[in-house]
Amino acid sequence: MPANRSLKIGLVGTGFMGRTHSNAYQQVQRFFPGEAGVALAAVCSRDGVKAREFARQWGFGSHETDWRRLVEREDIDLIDIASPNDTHAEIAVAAAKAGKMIASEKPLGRTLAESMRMADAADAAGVTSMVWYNYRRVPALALARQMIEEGRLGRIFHSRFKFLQDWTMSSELPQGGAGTWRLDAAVAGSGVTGDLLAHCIDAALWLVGPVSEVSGTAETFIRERVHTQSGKRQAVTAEDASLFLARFANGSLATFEATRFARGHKALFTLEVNGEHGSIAWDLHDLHRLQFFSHDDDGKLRGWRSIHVSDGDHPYMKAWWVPGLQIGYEHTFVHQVADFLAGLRVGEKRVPDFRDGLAVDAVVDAVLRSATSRQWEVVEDVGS
Ligand code: 4PW
Repeated sequence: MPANRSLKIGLVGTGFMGRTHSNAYQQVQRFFPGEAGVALAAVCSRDGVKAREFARQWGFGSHETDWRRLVEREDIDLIDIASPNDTHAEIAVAAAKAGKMIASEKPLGRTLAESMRMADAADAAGVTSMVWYNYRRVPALALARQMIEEGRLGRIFHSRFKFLQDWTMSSELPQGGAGTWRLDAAVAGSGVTGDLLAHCIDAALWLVGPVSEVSGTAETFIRERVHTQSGKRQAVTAEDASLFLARFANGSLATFEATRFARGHKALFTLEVNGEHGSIAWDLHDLHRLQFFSHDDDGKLRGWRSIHVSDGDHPYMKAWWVPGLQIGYEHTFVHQVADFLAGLRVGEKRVPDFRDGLAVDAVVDAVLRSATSRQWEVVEDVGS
């Protein structure tokens, strides 16, 4: 694609993620004008009324009701998959064959085999891909990564990751259909492991390095729910909670926990990394703060410091307001698009691609295998 023309987007899906992506495409042009532009060519939903209304609300030039039509269209450069997980592989493979760039929500596929098909299809077609691991683009986490790369933590020994929610605790909540497809493993592939732990795993691979083996356990607390379409009670196949221990290739150890049954928590993503010289800690509910402890500080002043990541020197912050003012969740998606466009301009990979998504899914797969086998399981080498 020539560097000076707009990237034409065809978006599949008009739900929560369709909205976050559309907002990012709109905002990136206003706040990161140095990067090539974006043109919202078309949005696709099976429901034509919804598609038309979404196109009007978010500024798409047209709408479709069949994603195949989107893939065939000559005026689209990138197919963005923000529809439920059971659609990802088929759309991605068709988009790759049509020579389109592809962006996909996480996890890539419902199974490791589906994720491999997606990554292989993108490689075989030589098309650029991206997976939406947006939390890497929280300025405080981007700073954490810089600090680790600069060696400020030294050798890493421990890390711990949690993603806690409570939205599925009512036994009255149905499964299947809009909003609750995440409870149906036939659609989602897995429960919290692919949905929430995937974010923790991506952060771990990015901050600490490759995971070699895992020991996990999972639980489904409410075993039957009414299915939205059939109206009948059916077994719940997706896990409500998933925990695991990990050993990393660099010799460090970690704990991971994700659940939708932590009463009082809506989206509490937290992480901590402990190294030889220092530690960092971060919390999504206070996302602009990075806690940092440096053992190199003068002994009498040594202690945890709370860095307010809102200065012009901090990643991404120059593009926004004046130092001290905060940004939030939606900006992480804007940053991901800005980085993607910057990468396209200079011909470099700047965002997680399908190979990175596949590496996360290989850990997800090992965790689910371990939860069943009750044994330590080796993470498959997927060549990422
Ligand atoms: O991807 C995740 C979602 O499925 C998100 O980051 C948070 O948890 C918000 O919704 C769910």
